[in-house]
Amino acid sequence: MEKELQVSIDGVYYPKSQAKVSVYDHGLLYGDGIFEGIRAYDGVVFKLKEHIYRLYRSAHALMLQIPLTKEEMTQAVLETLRKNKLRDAYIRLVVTRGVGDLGLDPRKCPKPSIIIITDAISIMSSEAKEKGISTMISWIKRNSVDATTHEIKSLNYLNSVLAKIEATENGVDEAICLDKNGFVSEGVGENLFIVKNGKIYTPPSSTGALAGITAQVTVKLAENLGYNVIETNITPFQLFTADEAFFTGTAAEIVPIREVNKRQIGNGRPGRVTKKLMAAFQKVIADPAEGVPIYS
Ligand code: PXG
Repeated sequence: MEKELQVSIDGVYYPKSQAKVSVYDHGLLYGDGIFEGIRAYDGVVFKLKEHIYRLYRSAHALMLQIPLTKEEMTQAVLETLRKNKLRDAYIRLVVTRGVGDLGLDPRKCPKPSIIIITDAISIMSSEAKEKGISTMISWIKRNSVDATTHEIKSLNYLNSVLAKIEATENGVDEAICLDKNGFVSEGVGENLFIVKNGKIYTPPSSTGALAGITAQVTVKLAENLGYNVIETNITPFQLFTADEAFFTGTAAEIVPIREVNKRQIGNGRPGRVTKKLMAAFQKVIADPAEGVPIYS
């Protein structure tokens, strides 16, 4: 039998089937915790430093004291990957408030739990990448910046889960969320960009969107290709009438959007700028300098 994947919980390895947390963990009881979704390509963890920094920024916002330094956390991630002899992987790094009592007061949780899952990746279909995906704007508004905003990558993902359910129930590939003012925010786990008259636009984090690391890479690639990326509010109308639209995210990488609420985007096929960025992105992930090596 193949050896089970090992999951690290507070520095101890458990086989996948035995990796469990307490029912008193406030991550479960209240969604009180944070996470990162990270990928390793061919033995290199892509943008690991950026993900670790974002994790600690999320923790700071929650006043959650992670009991490891950033360097120790980095080493813990790399060690888990080595333990599982992985080169291409999906890494789910979770820090919960930890075990407490049934009240929501975080002071009752003396020690955060650190969970590191490294597993095989389920990649987006090549058809999605080649043809683009269908999307719909959901009735679920992105949580606003004065609520449980997705700027914090917290364990509160019901906002995205509800939008995802709606998309699935309606037979489309992915949902898009607006902010409370009606401006386009992001996908359920992806940032959104549009292209219009040779310019690239993306919503600001004031719409409650996460500052995506893939988005950050994409902006840099676009600038290297001579495009201006403008962070500004985008209306549903501007999205419907864009020349091109695409999502960015750790899981999705860059994926073209061919349809929004049955409105065809551009000519309904991945656009020229999108395709250029997708090609450039494939080069970046193959560059060992863009990440941290697992085996060195
Ligand atoms: N917005 C939200 C709300 C996200 O959760 C992104 C944008 C894209 O950010 P990055 O940094 O990945 O470019 C995310 C990312 C998962 C999973 O398993 C979720 C994300 C990433 C990877 C895996 O649900 N969310």
